[in-house]
Amino acid sequence: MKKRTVLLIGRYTKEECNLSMYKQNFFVYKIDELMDLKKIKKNDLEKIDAIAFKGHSKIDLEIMNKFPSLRIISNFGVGYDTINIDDAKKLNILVSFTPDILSDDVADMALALYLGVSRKLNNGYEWIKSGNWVSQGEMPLNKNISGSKCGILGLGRIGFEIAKRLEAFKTEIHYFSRKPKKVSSKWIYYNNPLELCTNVENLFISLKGGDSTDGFVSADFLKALGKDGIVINISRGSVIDENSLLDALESGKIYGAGLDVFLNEPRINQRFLGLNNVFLQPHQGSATKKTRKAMGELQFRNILNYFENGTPLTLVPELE
Ligand code: 8YV
Repeated sequence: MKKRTVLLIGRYTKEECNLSMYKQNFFVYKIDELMDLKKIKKNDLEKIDAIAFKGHSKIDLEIMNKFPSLRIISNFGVGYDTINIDDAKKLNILVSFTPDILSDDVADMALALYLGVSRKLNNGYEWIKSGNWVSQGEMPLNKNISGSKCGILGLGRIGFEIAKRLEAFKTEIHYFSRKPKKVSSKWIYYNNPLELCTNVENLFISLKGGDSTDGFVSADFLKALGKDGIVINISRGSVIDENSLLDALESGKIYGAGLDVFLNEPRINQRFLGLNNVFLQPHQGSATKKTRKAMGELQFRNILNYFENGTPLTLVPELE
């Protein structure tokens, strides 16, 4: 096999990227973020056959055109909403991703957020630290979750894992997806997401990001959940109309939100910081050593397999 050239883009931990493995197989360039592309000379950019990408900045025709030899973009993550697949198609560039191996961790995070926001776990810690427990006694009561009705918006790999975990909390499962899925007959299907929100108290968002879901969860959905409603989002910040969510949280129109994802990460809307009915995480869904190592290995094997056998192991579905 001719030795190919790979550009690694992103801030990888040592678990996520085995640089010596890359170097054994490829000529390697490495930059921390897409903005640093300007540090690479034009004739070096022209040598790049593959990109291993970790990040959430936009890769569109303008960027892809800088790489005349580029054949594959191997994404580190299941979400590839910032990579323009139509543009990749136009230039015959393949795009791969890292599905399945992170579903358990992301679903675990969804449940952690759910418990965190309903039982106000961070407020509890503050209650102890501030001395309120001693000076004021018990903290205000909070909301139970066992036995409630939950809606899953998007029953893909991660949504399914969330639903399975929720069953252990004696939860009635309701879900929206484009088509009914072959799942437990006890799970209730909706083809209308607003109707789903009208029939449940708590909403888990596991939709894919991108233009088709931009602002999907609107003020009407939040209103339909009502004042005891909880919103959990582990997918992308863009799927919620974030200003409407902030309005609903500030005015108590819903009980709270557990969020791992936001618009404009990591510089999130400062209004979130004034709330005490949220449980927030800095996009940590897949961020365990074991899972990130597996994601890095699959990202690498996708590139290797493409050059050895003509196809990556996990191509994005639009290109299958
Ligand atoms: C990212 C994610 O991989 O898989 C996804 O879609 O959002 C994460 O697991 C992580 O943020 C690194 O970019």
